[in-house]
Amino acid sequence: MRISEIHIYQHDLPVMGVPYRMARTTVDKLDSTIVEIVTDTGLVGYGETCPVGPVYQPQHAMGARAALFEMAPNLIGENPLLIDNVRLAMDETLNGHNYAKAAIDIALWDITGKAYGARVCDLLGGAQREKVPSYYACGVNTPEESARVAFEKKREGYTRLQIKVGGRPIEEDIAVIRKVSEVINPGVRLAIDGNRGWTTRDTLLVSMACEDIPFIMEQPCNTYEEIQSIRHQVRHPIYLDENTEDLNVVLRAISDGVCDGFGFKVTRLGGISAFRTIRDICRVRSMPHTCDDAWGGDIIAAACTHIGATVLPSLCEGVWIAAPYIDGNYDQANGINITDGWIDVPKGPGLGINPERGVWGNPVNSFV
Ligand code: 0XW
Ligand code: MG
Repeated sequence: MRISEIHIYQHDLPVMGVPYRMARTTVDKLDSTIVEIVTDTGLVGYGETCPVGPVYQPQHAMGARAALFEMAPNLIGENPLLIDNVRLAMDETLNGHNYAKAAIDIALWDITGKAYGARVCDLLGGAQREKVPSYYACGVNTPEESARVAFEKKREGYTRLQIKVGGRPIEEDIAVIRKVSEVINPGVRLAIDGNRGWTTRDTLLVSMACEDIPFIMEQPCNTYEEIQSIRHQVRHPIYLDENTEDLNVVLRAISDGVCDGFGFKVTRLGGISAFRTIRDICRVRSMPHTCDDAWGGDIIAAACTHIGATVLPSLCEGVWIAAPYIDGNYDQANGINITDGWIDVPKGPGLGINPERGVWGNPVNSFV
């Protein structure tokens, strides 16, 4: 089997409802890039990468497409089933750019599953369950609105909630944490996500002020070193998210004991292949983690869901997908959606989704 064509699409994903506010950036529309890989046998695989705006991390939509344009010609003729070899071919063409390479990697797993008649989760060793828990992320908001949304999501069936904080006086963050914890406890686990927005001082003050409230602190400060410097003073478990740029940082964080878990993003790590390695390391070291991505439609959602299905339930902190903030699916029949806070693992081979023909318009570039 050989890669015979690679088509790259651009697709806007407007945020439904209010803009999505985090400590350092607010977004109201995301720019997604979809990769369609066609093989000489007629099998087609899909991948996607969709940074949550150009500020959240050192990744942006135009950069993803430029990286893919750079690599694609070198991939024509490769065997898509030899996923590691294709990764080497990408690395020989372009250094770094995990978030773009991830889109190719995801498409290769989709093709491989379709070639062998197996779901991606089964290629990854097998699903631990056929439904995975999602979690809802509330943007930075007032105490009243955050509590209203939190209560609504608890009632819908979510078992975990993430509240975004930062980018304002910490007194407002503390008020939100208190108000939300009043409406969700007991029964819903709480993550407070600073998205790199707090100083070490802020983090310590918030942890002291909320010592009586159980939650995990996700990426409170900007750098690994800042978090490491206060790690043993903070009174709450700490998860790293944005700092986990690659496997090396994850290995360092676990060996340093700098955190108690992670918020992972499949494209930031480089795709399903890289996530599988990190999943296994976290299993060995009993490190809970999420299976997320920055943003994206059904393709990214399916990739996160398949990975999440293979994580031990005791370590799975949920599969975040952008579906609640997006209007519609790429695959109307088998799209990835959240029902009562849970996501059904797709049944079909590969990613298990079949995007509607023409859903993204014409390719912005094609390579044959
Ligand atoms: C909630 N997420 C997984 C989605 C947004 O991209 C931000 C991210 C996070 O946890 O930071
Ligand atoms: Mg996070």
